[in-house]
Amino acid sequence: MDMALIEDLYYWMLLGRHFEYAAKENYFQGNISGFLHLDIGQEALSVGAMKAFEGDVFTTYREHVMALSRGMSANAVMAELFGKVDGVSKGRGGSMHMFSPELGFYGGDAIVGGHIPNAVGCAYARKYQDKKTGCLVVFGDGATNCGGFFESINIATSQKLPLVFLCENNKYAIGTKIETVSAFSKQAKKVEAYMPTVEVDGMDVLAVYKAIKKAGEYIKEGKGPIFVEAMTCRFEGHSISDANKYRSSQEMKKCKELDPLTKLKPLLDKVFVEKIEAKVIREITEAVSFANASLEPSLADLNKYIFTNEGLKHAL
Ligand SMILES: Cc1ncc(C[n+]2csc(CCOP(=O)(O)OP(=O)(O)O)c2C)c(N)n1
Ligand SMILES: [Mg+2]
Repeated sequence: MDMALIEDLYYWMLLGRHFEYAAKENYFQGNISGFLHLDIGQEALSVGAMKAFEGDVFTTYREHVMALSRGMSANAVMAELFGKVDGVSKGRGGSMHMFSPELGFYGGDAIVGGHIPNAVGCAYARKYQDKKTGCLVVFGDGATNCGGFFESINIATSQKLPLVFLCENNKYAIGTKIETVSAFSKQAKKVEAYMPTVEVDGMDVLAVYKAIKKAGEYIKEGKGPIFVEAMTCRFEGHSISDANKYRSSQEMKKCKELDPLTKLKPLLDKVFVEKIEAKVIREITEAVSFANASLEPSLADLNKYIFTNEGLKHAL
């Protein structure tokens, strides 16, 4: 067992968990406004995938923990939630727009499924540039009902693009049960005719890490895309404004029994856990202070960063 890896994954999941607790608290204190989609419960998927994948990443609106694991500082991600100038998107985007071309992290996207064709475009570019690492696109089960998803799997397959499709199947699209809107409850069924598919326990960080590592190796071989379906469970409502009334207490109890942090903890040394918990609390406290102290964007800068080629410098 690679203890260094297990410790690292645990640290990032714990950081993510406490980041989200702080985000929730600050939302209700009025320090954060707009949308807020918490990743509590789904950290194994976010951390496992980000730590395993080497290429460019496109993801959904539930992306704080992915942004952190990818290398954005907790200070800058929290400041973005607060809408402050030191945020990763200079306070202009908020929760759904953590974006860093330098880190190969192209959002955060508010449009369900809207980022999937973008990832196809990126994978096309990477193939053209002979950049083997390719791209990873993460999306919810609900996004697999979008037209753009089907067009994307078709183009990615026909062009043999280096693209990992990672579906976070938490069985709900906001409060809509998957069975009521999707032809299949396992989304891989929609993809099997196009590319290899793999199912993984999305509540097991090591399983996700290994599956995405393998998928990353697969796309480097130039054989085209691959689809990974991670079965997961979110502990909160879809967003901060969703009271989660559509799931029974029994269902929530079962879901929380799968807590990825609880699963990993017994493998770790007690002293390490205590040390890491203290470190995480320090870092999150510091992130909230940083975000509080950072300034609001100035009115004079209102038209700045609207049209820019700055990001492209890193992407090309
Ligand atoms: C094109 C588009 N249609 C509808 C919405 C509203 N919407 C936001 S999230 C969501 C459900 C998406 O499914 P999934 O990713 O499985 O949801 P989650 O698991 O995050 O609740 C919908 C319909 C949107 N943001 N964009
Ligand atoms: Mg879902």
